[in-house]
Amino acid sequence: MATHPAPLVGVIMGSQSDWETMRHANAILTELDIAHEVRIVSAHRTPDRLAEYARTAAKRGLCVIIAGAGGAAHLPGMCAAWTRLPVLGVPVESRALKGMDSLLSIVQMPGGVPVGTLAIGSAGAKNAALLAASILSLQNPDLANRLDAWRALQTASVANAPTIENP
Ligand code: RP5
Repeated sequence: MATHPAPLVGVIMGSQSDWETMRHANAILTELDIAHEVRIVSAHRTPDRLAEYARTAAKRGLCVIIAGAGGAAHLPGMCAAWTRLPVLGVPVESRALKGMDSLLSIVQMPGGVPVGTLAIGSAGAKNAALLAASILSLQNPDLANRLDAWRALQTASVANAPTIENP
């Protein structure tokens, strides 16, 4: 039976509805072959699950937590309150306020409890995974090479001039 490596990155989100955004973090972590786990953990609906998850994360071998939430997005901040691991917060675009509520909830942490806040939506989720890869690369030369290759491919994929359909 194949054994899975212990996860280094935990991707958590407040609701199933956040998956549409957070799947972009999952995709990058998979592409870079970074062992990770994905869980629904809500600061409001499952507060005990959050406390348990964050308090045991470092002991379980996680190195970085990516936390996505929308609206009154307390998940990344409360997670950071329970763990010394770096927590990267992804503001999910909310229906009512387009994610400005999520962004401000996540970014405005009090001094002493940091959350690294990314952009609203899928770009933020993608960049959270790339930032997690950068952090892990400091101690992992193989991953550093994979990340360099990923970045080189991205650079090579950018055209010199735009395609113009109706010149
Ligand atoms: C937050 O409330 C979640 O992170 C989600 O973005 C938002 C809405 O959740 P649902 O009502 O769609 O479950 O806790």
